[in-house]
Amino acid sequence: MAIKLPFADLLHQRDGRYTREMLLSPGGFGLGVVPDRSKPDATTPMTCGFCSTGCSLNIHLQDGAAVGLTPNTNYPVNLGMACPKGWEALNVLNSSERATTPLLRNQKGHLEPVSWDVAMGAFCSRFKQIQRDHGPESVAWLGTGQLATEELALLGAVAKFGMGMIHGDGNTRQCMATAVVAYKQSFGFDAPPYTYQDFEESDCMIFVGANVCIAHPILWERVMRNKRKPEIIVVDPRRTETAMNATQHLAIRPKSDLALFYGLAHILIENDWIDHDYIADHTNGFEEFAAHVKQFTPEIVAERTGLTVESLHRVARTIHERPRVSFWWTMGVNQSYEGVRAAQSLINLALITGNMGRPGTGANSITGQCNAMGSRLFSNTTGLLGGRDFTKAEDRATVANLLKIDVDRIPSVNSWAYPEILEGILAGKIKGLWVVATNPVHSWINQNQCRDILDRLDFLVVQDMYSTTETAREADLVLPAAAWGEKDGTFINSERRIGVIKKVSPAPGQALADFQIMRLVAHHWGCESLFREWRSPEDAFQILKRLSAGQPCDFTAIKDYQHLDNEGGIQWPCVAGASGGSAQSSEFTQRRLFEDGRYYHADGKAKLLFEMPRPMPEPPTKDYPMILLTGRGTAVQWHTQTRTGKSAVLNKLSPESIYVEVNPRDAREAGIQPHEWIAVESQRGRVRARAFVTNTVQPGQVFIPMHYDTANQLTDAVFDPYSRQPSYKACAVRIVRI
Ligand SMILES: Nc1nc2c(c(=O)[nH]1)N[C@H]1C(S)=C(S)[C@@H](COP(=O)(O)OP(=O)(O)OC[C@H]3O[C@@H](n4cnc5c(=O)[nH]c(N)nc54)[C@H](O)[C@@H]3O)O[C@H]1N2
Ligand SMILES: Nc1nc2c(c(=O)[nH]1)N[C@H]1C(S)=C(S)[C@@H](COP(=O)(O)OP(=O)(O)OC[C@H]3O[C@@H](n4cnc5c(=O)[nH]c(N)nc54)[C@H](O)[C@@H]3O)O[C@H]1N2
Ligand code: SF4
Ligand SMILES: [Mo]
Repeated sequence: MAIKLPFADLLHQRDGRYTREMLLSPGGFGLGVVPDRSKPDATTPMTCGFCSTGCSLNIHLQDGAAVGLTPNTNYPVNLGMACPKGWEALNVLNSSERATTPLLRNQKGHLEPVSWDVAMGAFCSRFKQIQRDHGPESVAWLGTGQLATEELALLGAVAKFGMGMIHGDGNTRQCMATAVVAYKQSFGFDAPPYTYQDFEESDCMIFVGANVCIAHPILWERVMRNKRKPEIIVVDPRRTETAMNATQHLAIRPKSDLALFYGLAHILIENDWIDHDYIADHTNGFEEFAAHVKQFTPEIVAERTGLTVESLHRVARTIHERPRVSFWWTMGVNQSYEGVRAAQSLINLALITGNMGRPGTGANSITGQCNAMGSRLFSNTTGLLGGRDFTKAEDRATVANLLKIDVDRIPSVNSWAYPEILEGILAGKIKGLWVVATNPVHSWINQNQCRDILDRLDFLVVQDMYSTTETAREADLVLPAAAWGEKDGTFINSERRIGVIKKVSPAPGQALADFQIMRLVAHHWGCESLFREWRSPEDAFQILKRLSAGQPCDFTAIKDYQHLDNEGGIQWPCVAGASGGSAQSSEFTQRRLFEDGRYYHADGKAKLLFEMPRPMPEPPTKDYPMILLTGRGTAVQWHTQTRTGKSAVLNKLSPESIYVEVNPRDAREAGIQPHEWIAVESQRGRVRARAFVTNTVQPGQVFIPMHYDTANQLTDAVFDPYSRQPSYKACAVRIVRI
């Protein structure tokens, strides 16, 4: 199957490590870590490409190509386990919907197959023309937390330093921006402090807006391995699978988290159940915080949250009595108009009770996508490479020096965040958009508005592994990408562990690894000399190491991909000489941050930050009397289902059509029968869905999973003021019979 590649010179054979077949197979780079092909039963480990748990899967190879997989038993994350998505990861690659050639919209308005040369010609001429007419900032990009870190870094570097863009952001805005800002403000750096071992070491785990059983099933397995008889407290308006397995479920009113956690702080302080030494030595702002929470009396908080005063006292007492308490949160916190302060209300509880830096403790945000953590550090979007700041001359000089580029190529202003990029399109300031590995037409908030905005673009490029995604169908140019399993690189999981992904399968047709696409763009744009050193993902990894030096995420002591494989992944920081930097294996396996109580602010202390809770932007009204919650539906469905929807097995395990969870009382009042098709309406849209009558939702609330393409027709585009993260999880709707 020798396909002639027009740009073979862009593929670099390194140390003879790529076999001829690998090199000539369409797309992708060769294996960074070469399995022994002489053995028929050779396997090679790699990190799963779905969720941020970062399980390791052993890929079984025949003649160097994947024929199956099993979970890795020797990996400190998953210990031999995988969820159905992991098991099916290879099977979603083979699909007739794969993008196999570039597609360019022709005069008749149809997407038509073209060569890479034509595609790159159109890409450069259209974007350059737009920049000439409207300025360099009139072309922007939207990236993802689902590419390898090397690819994200190259994308961000080519776009900003090569093509002169100013604005780029990614789907991590929809997901982790709140945690990023909360950590930065509180700790001085975006640093989730925990290691997964903490699930097994904790005496009390408090899960807030996190449905771990569904969204991170293998992390839940780790919780189940805890032998300390832990108290498991779940704070979620819904009686989720996770809540059903809790020892205490606080079914709070949507968006009353801030009141709840200030109320718990109130009780802890009143009873003197706090750690005075820790507060004095390691925090700032306690007096002000204590004064602030004084008004959050148990009675007031019970009223706001819909919980009983007794249940508040019970949780506070549990926090006090248990030696090791850990706080875990996900989208129920992050996706809120006051998410940053809600996340910080949890961080504050951990700080004032001294539940930081010890086994089984921590203020722990669980990430979502396989490489959200890589995008947080290296996507070069709203933060400069390596967790730096575009607005700081010193940071720009450091990066310019490390990359050997002219410092003037680095913008001195910050990117707009995702919602501002969309506003920029609406205002006619952004005319060209490059969308890589995300599907905004399905996943962005208030879908009809989003479609209308993207329609206004002069040129939309979508780089995806499938040509059929909702967003690809709107594109002027589709660039076919190799997928997980068809390319090399690294991911960083929720506990900051860096793990390797590899090419174990050829990409279909002319699809190329995103890394190669970025190199092609640089080549055709005429800026490839800036990226001479970025020959392959593994070369890029060495550049990333340099970029991490001296930062809290310093991982300069990791040698190379092979080293990562040998150690079962390695968590940052990993600095020579410091903890974890020695050659001893055991030191690489588990590491948590802040064991010395030193945070990244100049004075080494964490900040206690707080604010008055605000009312919901769109509370229920007479016309729209119910609150819509959205989120993950099943463990087998991934986001917009472009991937999981291709697996026959996963499709069998998930509901075929969109459904809405309705409480039996509301169903009765509206005369709705179970499984009946009903309409859910908000001020923005009307969605048909099957009624799933269930007690998992409270009266007055309904839940629709995000996996179906119409769900976001209902949601309301409001954002957290600090993180600009969309508030997907509460808007007003009504349900009606059809
Ligand atoms: N199977 C599967 N797993 C996934 C994903 C997937 O698509 N499918 N996606 C991955 C990604 S990117 C992410 S970000 C994670 C998300 O993981 P999670 O955040 O755990 O998942 P969600 O279902 O979005 O939201 C969690 C819970 O927040 C609750 N919630 C809503 N409003 C509130 C509120 O006001 N307060 C509180 N306390 N809770 C509230 C919802 O009822 C929901 O049960 O999952 C990751 N894992
Ligand atoms: N209502 C509601 N909406 C939500 C949420 C919610 O809870 N409620 N959650 C939000 C969250 S947390 C998230 S993270 C977002 C996710 O939203 P999206 O990022 O839009 O969802 P995905 O389906 O993961 O899209 C990833 C795209 O990348 C493509 N892809 C996969 N691998 C590769 C690759 O290697 N290269 C390239 N080039 N393409 C690839 C896939 O085919 C797919 O089209 O959704 C958000 N939207
Ligand atoms: S839990 Fe996440 S990382 Fe592990 S196998 Fe499932 S999808 Fe992959
Ligand atoms: Mo996410």
